[in-house]
Amino acid sequence: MGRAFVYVILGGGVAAGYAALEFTKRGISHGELCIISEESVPPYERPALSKGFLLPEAPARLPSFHTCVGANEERLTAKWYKEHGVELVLGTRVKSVDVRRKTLLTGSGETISYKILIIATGARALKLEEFGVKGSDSENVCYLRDLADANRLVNLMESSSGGNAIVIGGGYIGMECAASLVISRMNVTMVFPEEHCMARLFTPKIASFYEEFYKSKGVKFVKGTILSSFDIDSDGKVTAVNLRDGSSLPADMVVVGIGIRPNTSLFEGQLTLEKGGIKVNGRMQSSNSSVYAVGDVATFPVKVFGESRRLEHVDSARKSARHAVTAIMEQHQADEFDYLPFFYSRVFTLSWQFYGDNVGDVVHFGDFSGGTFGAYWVKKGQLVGSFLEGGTKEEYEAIAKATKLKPEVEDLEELERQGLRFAVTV
Ligand code: FAD
Ligand code: NAD
Ligand code: ISD
Repeated sequence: MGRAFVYVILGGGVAAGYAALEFTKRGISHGELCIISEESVPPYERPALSKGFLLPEAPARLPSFHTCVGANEERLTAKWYKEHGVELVLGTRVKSVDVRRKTLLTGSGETISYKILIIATGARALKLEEFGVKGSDSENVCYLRDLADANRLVNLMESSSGGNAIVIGGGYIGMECAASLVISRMNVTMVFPEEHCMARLFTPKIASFYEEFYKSKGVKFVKGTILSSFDIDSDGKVTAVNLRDGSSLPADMVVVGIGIRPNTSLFEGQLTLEKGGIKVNGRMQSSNSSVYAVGDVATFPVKVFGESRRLEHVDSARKSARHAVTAIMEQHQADEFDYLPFFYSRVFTLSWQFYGDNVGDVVHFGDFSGGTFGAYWVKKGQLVGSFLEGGTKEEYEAIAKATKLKPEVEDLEELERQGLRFAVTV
C-alpha cells in the first residue's frame, strides 16, 4: 500500500507552484495535497533560466526564484511546503497513471492514490534526433528546459569562454540564449530555417529590428538553412556544425532550441487529447471529471478566439493553475476560464509584450529606430492582437485592455496614424 492524498499535482514546475499557493489560500488541511516532480528542487520560475540565470554578473540562483515571485507573490521554499503541510515528492518520475483506479506509479515503485489529480507535466525539449541529426549526447551540446540543463549551459559557457557558440533555432530559447551568450563574450552565430527570427510571432519588420540590434551586439545570423550533422572529435566533443546549405561553422559549444512537445504520454488512450495537449473545458477539467490539466500540457477554450488552444507561456501556466484550483474548491461557482494570451521577452536592454492573437492584417506604428514601437493585428474589422517594444507599465496595460475589448477598426491607415494613442484612448 502506498500513500493516499485528496489532491495530487503531477509535475513540479510553474503551474504546480501557483496551484499549491492557491490551494493553501483557499484553506486545505495538512496532508491533503501532494506534488510529485521529477525535478530535485521545489517549483521555480522557469523563465529565469534563460535570463537572470545565464548572466555573467550576479546571476540569479535558487532559492531566489522559486514560485511565486514572478507574480510578486510569496516565495515558496521547501520550508514553506513543510509549514503548510504540502507533501513534496521530489526527484521522482511518475511511470504510469491509472485514471480509472485513480492511482499513480512512481519510478521507485510506490503507488500513490488521489481523489483529484492535476496534470502539470509541462513539456520536453524536442531533440535533434527527432529531425534525423545525431549528436545531442555530445558533451558540448545543450538544450534548455530545466535547472540541470541551465547548470550545464553555464558550465559550458565557462569552459569555452570567448569561443564559438552556435545557437540552433530562432525561437524564444534561441533569441534569449544568444543574448546571454554574447553578453558573456562568446562569439555567437544563430542558425534557423526561417527567413527571420521568432517566425511564429514576429512580422518581418519587427524581426528585422531585433536582428539588427543583435548584430550590433556581435551576433551573426545564418538563416534559411538547418543543421545536417556535427563533426565530433575522439573525446566526443562537437568541433563543427555542418549545415544543409553546404557550409560549416566551427563550434566550441552548441545550444539547441527547436521547440517542445507537451508531456502527454502517460495519458494517451485514457484522456481525450486535442492539438497535442490534454483537452480540458473552461474549468480546466479533462475528459475524466477527477482529472484536471494546466499549463503547457493543457488545450483549453480561449474565449477571445472562440476556439481551443495550447499555450506555452508562463502567464498562462500561472493563471490556468489558479483557475483549476478555484474550480476544484468552488465546484458550483467557478466561472469559465476567460484568458487573454500574453507573451513577453526581455533581452539586453529590450523588452516587449504581446497580447491576443497574431492573425489578420498587421499595422505597425512607432519608432523602429530604437524607440517605442509596436504592431496591431486586425481580423474581420476587429483588433485581435497587440505588440509593443519599450513601453511603460501603463502603455502595456493599455494594449492589454484594448486587445481584450476587441474594438472595431474601420480604417487601417487611421489606426497606423494613431499608433499607441489608439490603445491608450480606447
Ligand atoms: P513546467 O514548468 O515545464 O513544469 C513541468 C514539471 O513536470 C517539471 O517539473 C517536470 O519535471 C515535471 N514532470 C513532467 N513529467 C513528469 C513525470 N512523468 N513525473 C514527474 N514529474 C514530471 N514563458 C514566458 O511566458 N515568458 C518567458 O520569459 C519564458 N521563459 C522561458 C525560459 C525557459 C528556459 C523555458 C524552458 C521556458 C520559458 N517560458 C517562458 C515558458 C514557461 O516557462 C512555461 O510555459 C511554463 O514553465 C509552463 O509551466 P508548466 O508547469 O506547465 O510546465
Ligand atoms: P520555439 O517554438 O519558440 O522555436 C523553435 C524554433 O526552432 C523555430 O523558430 C525554428 O527557428 C527552429 N527550428 C524548428 N525546426 C528546426 C530544425 N529542424 N532545425 C533547426 N531549427 C529548427 O521553441 P523554443 O525556442 O525551443 O522554446 C521552447 C519553449 O520555451 C517554448 O514553449 C517557448 O514558449 C518557451 N520559452 C518561452 C520564452 C518566452 O516566452 N519569453 C522564453 C524561452 C522559452
Ligand atoms: O516571469 C518571470 C521572469 O521573466 C523571470 O525571470 O519570472 C522570473 C522571475 O522574475 C525571476 O526572479
